[in-house]
Amino acid sequence: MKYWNETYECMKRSDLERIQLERLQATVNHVYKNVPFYRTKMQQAGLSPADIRTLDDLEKLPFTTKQDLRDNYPFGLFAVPQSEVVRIHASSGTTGKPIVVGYTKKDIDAWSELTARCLVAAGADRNSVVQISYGYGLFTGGLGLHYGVERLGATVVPMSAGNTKKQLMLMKDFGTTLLACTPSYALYLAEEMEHSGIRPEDLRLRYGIFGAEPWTEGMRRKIEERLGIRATDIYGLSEVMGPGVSIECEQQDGLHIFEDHFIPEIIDPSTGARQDYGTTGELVFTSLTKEAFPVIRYRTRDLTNLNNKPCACGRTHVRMNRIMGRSDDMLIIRGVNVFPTQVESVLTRYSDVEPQYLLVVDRIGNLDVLEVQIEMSQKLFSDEVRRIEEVRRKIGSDLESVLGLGVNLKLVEPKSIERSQGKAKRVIDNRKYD
Ligand code: DLL
Repeated sequence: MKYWNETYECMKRSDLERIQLERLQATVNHVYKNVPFYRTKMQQAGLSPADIRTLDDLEKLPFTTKQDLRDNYPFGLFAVPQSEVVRIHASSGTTGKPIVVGYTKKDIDAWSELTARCLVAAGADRNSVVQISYGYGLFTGGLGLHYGVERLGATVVPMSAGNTKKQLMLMKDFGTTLLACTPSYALYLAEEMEHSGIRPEDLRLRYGIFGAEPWTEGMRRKIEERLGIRATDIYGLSEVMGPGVSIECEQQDGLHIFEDHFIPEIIDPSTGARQDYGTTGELVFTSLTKEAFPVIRYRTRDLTNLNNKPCACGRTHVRMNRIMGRSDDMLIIRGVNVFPTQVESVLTRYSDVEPQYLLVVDRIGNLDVLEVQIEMSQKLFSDEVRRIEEVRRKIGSDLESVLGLGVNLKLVEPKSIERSQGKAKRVIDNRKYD
């Protein structure tokens, strides 16, 4: 099975753009009529729905930010009466009230269609046994993919996150063929497998669909080797829908954004100016089919770039590169921008260390200091001190050249960094609590 919906996934660009314009106009009409927040913002910008005549006119519309969503907590941006809303999800956020989103029956239907497309792109078909180890509940990961598996007609094992030993037992006993979880949890499962003497050959596992947090090409290779699978990157966010906004194909060279449902843009985060293909900036989405919670030019804070070159897989939808990080996760240390994924891209080149790491930032006097903790492999840990020091120096100088910053690299004991069952925490920034 190559595609779930070839008609839409491989549609001629001119046809796709015609559908996009129709759907964009309908969405703008819908929010203008039903959401006071959007109507007021358009009026303030001197716009009415009739001003959206071409796809380029999208650029005239004001952005929507995470703060706008917070200000309208909980249901202020819903565009349908509550009686039409069949499901609520919420994203946890770090502080304060969550961001709340809603779905009509038709929204759930569209979401199921898109996650079914993702599963097929990742290698699934009707015979697959899909173990969902994303959390179920307010988080969109578990239920979002769950409905896609049912739509596809494969078998879903709604395991949710955690309970690692049982995950492995069921994976073996049920013959799971596809695992869905965060990349960090996939790695943890691989570790526990090795620990309990389960080899990839003992399982039927062939594919993984991993996302909800940034990860690197190096991490993909590690996970693929250790689990003996093909690992596919899946992207999404609650505000726009949940998992299934975009997915990698077998080319593993960027994630196709389902453009019959969303229009992506890249903007310069400081000026808001639209950027060309290939230029890195903030990803912005406009939904085209959502009823309960449409979004107009929503600023995701995720940083990436878009690629409109044709793809060998046959899909015609543009690709986004893997997310390098959120602007919120970017550390500024002595004026230098640092993303945790940069550290990951360096350490995954070495077999002497595990892909388990933590960045700790402190302010000592007036100076910001970055400590990077990386776990040694069991083998390195039992090696001579001299050899450990040699590896430390080598990785340290590699890190400094990639980050452009002096770091205090600490090689720590195997298994000493906390494992994650959901989104991994890679940064402790002690400066914020000064
Ligand atoms: O994480 C939805 C999701 C669930 C996606 C399962 C994929 C798989 P939120 O909790 O709202 O929703 O978090 C969304 O997570 O803005 C990105 O910063 C980050 N993120 C999601 N997928 C990826 C990915 C879900 N593949 C936020 N790579 C987004 C990097 C990702 N970051």
